Amino acid sequence: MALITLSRFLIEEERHKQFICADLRFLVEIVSRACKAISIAIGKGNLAGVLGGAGTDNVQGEAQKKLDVISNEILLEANEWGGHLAAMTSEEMEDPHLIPHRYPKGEYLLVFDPLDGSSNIDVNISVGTIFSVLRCPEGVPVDSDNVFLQPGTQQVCAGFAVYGPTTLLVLTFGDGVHCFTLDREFGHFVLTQEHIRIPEDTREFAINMSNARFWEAPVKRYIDELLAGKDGPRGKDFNMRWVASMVADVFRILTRGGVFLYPLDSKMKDKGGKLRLMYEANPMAMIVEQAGGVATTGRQRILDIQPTSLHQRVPVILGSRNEVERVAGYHRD
Ligand code: P6P
Repeated sequence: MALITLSRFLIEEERHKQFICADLRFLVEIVSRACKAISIAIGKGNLAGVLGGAGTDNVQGEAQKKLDVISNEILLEANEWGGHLAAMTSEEMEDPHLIPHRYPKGEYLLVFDPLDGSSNIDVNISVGTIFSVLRCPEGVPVDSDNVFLQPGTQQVCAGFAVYGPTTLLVLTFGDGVHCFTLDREFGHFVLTQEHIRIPEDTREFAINMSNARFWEAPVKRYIDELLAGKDGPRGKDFNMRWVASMVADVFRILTRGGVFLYPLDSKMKDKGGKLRLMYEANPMAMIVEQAGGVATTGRQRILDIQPTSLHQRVPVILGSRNEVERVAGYHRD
């Protein structure tokens, strides 16, 4: 594969396809540079005193890590001057961040989880950044949450970075899923996988088993059958992986298949689930569907959900088509 940098890929996509325009290309370039800066900050760890708690809680009531706050600031500062955004919102902020009056506004909305899986930061396990791009609807005041409350089918771009042994950037504009690897010597992302496809079948599942006693019957049935292995109704053995960083679990599924489940359980039922719709479930659902997989709550397609609040939580079951459809079938039963 000839060396195609992210910049060249975006320019050629803009030239040949209707999926991307100059402002959206610029937005993705800016976000990719912010991800590089986050990758560098994370890579310093204890050497730069960026590990550990920030001493504050986020809107979810979760203790923030220093790197949660640092990553959020990096993305806000990188994106507010460019003139491509009308507003942005993040897991780490209760309300949207409006573009300061001194800067021009653009037509896009950026929604992100600046550092997903940050509970893994202090134990040196892969974490990431997840982002979603929407168009700002005409006639809706930008300073209201409502401007963001669009179903996932409205996303014009979705992506995530994985800060692991390599720093990766996974992107879709609705025309397939592509992966770029950060070349740390040159400082640019290089195209390393194009039109990624998730295998329709798998023998690998990802779920937090410690929640088993809280699961609903369809999920309990599904997982019990996997655990029964070749002597059980599935007639084959399965393996389990749970990183507790969605970006790492989803990238593994993009690479070799699998099914990821954070289902509705009685522990989180009153909150609607564990994962957040706008900046975790929706971008990952667009990416998984674009790679030939399926993403559902168990009862409905994630991308069809009409959001009712910015930090809304939903159940998430996504990955290899035939497995996810089986789980959804059990919910129908
Ligand atoms: P648990 C990380 O906090 C996250 O939002 C996802 O990245 C991850 O899949 C999940 O929560 C992990 O949840 O309950 O296993 O800690």
